[in-house]
Amino acid sequence: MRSATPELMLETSFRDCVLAGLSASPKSLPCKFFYDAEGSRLFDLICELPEYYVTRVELQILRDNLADIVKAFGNNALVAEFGSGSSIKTRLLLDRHDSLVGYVPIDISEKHLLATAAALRKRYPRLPILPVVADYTAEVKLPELSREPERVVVFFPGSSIGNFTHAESEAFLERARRLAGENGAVVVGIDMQKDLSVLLPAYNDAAGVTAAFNLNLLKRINAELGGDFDLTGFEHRAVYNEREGRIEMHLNSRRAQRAHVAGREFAFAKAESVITEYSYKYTLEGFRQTAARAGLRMDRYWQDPNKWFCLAYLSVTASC
Ligand code: AVI
Repeated sequence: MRSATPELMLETSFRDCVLAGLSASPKSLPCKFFYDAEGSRLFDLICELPEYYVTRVELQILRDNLADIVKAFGNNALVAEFGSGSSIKTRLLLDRHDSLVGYVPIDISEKHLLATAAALRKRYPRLPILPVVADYTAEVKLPELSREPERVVVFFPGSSIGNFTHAESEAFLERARRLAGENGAVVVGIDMQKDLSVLLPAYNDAAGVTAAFNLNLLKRINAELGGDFDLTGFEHRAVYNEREGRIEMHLNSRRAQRAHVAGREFAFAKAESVITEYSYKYTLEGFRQTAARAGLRMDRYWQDPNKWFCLAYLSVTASC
């Protein structure tokens, strides 16, 4: 029962979101739909690309500061991870943390989540692993535990918060704060503003994996919503919007053309762009302010020597 609901909702909203996005001006498609099986496979490849520093640098920050980070999580904590995927980063923490009351991986993809939970149970037989299938862009409830935690730490690595607009990030952090509750904390990975010589290649890799990842969204629409997009008619484009402090991914129409989705027709002018993703890059001060508006105080943070990425530790300040 629990599993059917979010996936069903996702299906309904995929169609609705695509139709709404293609009807808007400028046209857009929501990036949360990148991650079907092929999209997830391509994203895993992106994380291995030499140009895509994000995953590598965050892992390095975790490795270099593990003892300190584990200490900051505190004793008898429950760790809830949003968008847990295969929980690779969390394994580093779980390997070192011996007083956790439980680990709650939260993910929309039930199949992936349950497989990960089974693998984690084998690796940590004494730690309660309590997976929750949920869309973390909505309110999430924690499962009951046999041992009461002293605190809840919400963990959101990977800088996926960058894929939200500032208003969405604030709303997300508020929900995370409510989940963490009094005395709790939110630990979040954020990607920092940096030189364009580093930023642009990360989203325009030489092997064209990011382009394939972007175009896969049209492939998914064709497969799941009866679309007839000609994939050769669109090209991947990633640019940095200096004023907004974000990478923008677009699919640009190579020519004037029409496409059909779920029985509706959409016209694309030559060079017209469909926005598929924002990836916000923060300054420490900018993120501190976003967190503060959500009732969270940035008590500390860990960074790599280049200051390309940041793992921020946010304490709950506002009452829940
Ligand atoms: C998931 N997210 C943090 C990635 C990012 O960097 O914004 C998604 C991505 N898009 C293109 N490459 C990676």
